[in-house]
Order: sequence, then C-alpha cells, then structure tokens
Amino acid sequence: MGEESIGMSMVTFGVLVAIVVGALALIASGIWWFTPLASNWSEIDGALLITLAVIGIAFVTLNLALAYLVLRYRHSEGTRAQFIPDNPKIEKILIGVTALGIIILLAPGLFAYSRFISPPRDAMVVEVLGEQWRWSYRYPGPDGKLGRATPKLISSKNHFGIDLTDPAAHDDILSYTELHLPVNRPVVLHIRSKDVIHSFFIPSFRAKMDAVPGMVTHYWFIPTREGRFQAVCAELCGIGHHKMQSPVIVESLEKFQEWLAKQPTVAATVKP
Ligand SMILES: [Cu+2]
Repeated sequence: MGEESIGMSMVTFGVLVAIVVGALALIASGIWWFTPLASNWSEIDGALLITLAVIGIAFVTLNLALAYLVLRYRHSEGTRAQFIPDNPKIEKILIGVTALGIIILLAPGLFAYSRFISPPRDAMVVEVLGEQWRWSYRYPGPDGKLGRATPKLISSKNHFGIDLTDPAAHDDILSYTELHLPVNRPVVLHIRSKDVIHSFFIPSFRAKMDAVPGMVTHYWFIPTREGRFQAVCAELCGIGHHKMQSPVIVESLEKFQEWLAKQPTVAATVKP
C-alpha cells in the first residue's frame, strides 16, 4: 500500500511539473506568438501581455504548489488527514490576491477599449456588412457621408438595404470582395450583420468587434504598414464560418483612390 501510494504520487507530481515546463517551453518557442502589429493598437498588445503575465504566474505557482503538496502529503500507513473546516486568515489573503489579480487583468483592457471605440473626428468611415458567409464593404462617395440603410430594404437587388431616398446614398461605393484602406489614416468601421452574429476581426490590427443583426457596432484604427492582411470572422456562425475571410489591402492614398474610383456606385448598381 505504501509503495503504491508513493508511485502514484510521483506520477502525479511528474505530470504536473511536465505541464508547467511544457507550457513555458511553448511560450519560449514563440510558435503561437502575435503576428507583427500593423496598426496603432500597441496598447491592446500591452493589455494582452499583462493578461498573459498574470495568468502565467498564477498557472505556474498553483500547479507547482499542487505538485509539491501531492508529494509532501501523500498517503502513509498510520497517519490520518486532519480536517480544518476553515481558516479566515488564509481566506483573506486569497481574496485579496485574487481581487488584485482581477483588477490588474481588467483595468488596462478597459482603458484600451474606451479608446478603441472613440474614433477621432477625421476618421474615414467604412461600412462592413457580414452575412453567412462573406464580408462586403461600403465607402462614402465624394460627399464623405454614408447614406441611410436599414435591414427592411435588403433584397436581392439591394444587398446593403440602402435607402435610395437619401441623397447621401447615391454616391456611396461598394466592394463585394476586398477591403482597401489608405496607410496612416484613421478609419472607423461601422459593422452590421444580415443574419446571425459574426465578428469582424483583423488580427494584424488587433481589432475585433461583433457584428450583430439589427444594430451598428464600430471600432477604429490606423493602419501603419502597407501590405496585404486578412480579415476573418471570429464568431462561430455556421457551417461556412471558416470560409468567412476577406483580403485587407493597405496602400498609399493615391493607389487607394485609384482602386476606389473603379468600384461600382450605389446609383449605378442598386435598384429599389
Ligand atoms: Cu461569421
């Protein structure tokens, strides 16, 4: 009996230590690290790193403590476990440490989030429309304003549900495939959904927000590097969820305007 229990205790100890060492090795290897940042949101990376540090310290401490206790207090013939119903001193310390940990986890994210949803006045507006299973985009035309749109007007000829009685809608420009953006200019995305909840996520920009049917959500960012990136859906939204991707092309203002001029306008393509 005694030998058997030390055997099992050693196995449990070994597994717990291996989990901790394995997790730390995985972090050190960098296999699953962030993609290089391509927007202004280094603050969001900061919040993620703080989260990783706090939960990393808790993970290592708790598992190593557990491994030690399993070995130290393993079964031995003739000893009986002592029952301690409560220990107010230890509970106070645990509540204090946990509360502090949660504050450190939440606070930086809340500050980052409040800035993430407060776009600067000069931000260019682009509408993002999600549906099973693709993304499409609407840009304001020369007037700089997106025309009104409502789910009630959505039809096979009016993909976005644009209200054609709003003069501001006529010059709006549509893209059914790619999101193009000029480099180093603030952009605010107005995000809608036609059917279920999706989530418009551009990992390289650290930007993500749910697309909720019946409402318009938004966030903003500044693309800081030219190149080709990828937008994906980050909300499991049905059988084709994995295909819900779209290229994001960040380019010079001239190239962006050149591309925009070639896209269809509402006036030319949308029928009531
Ligand atoms: Cu989706």
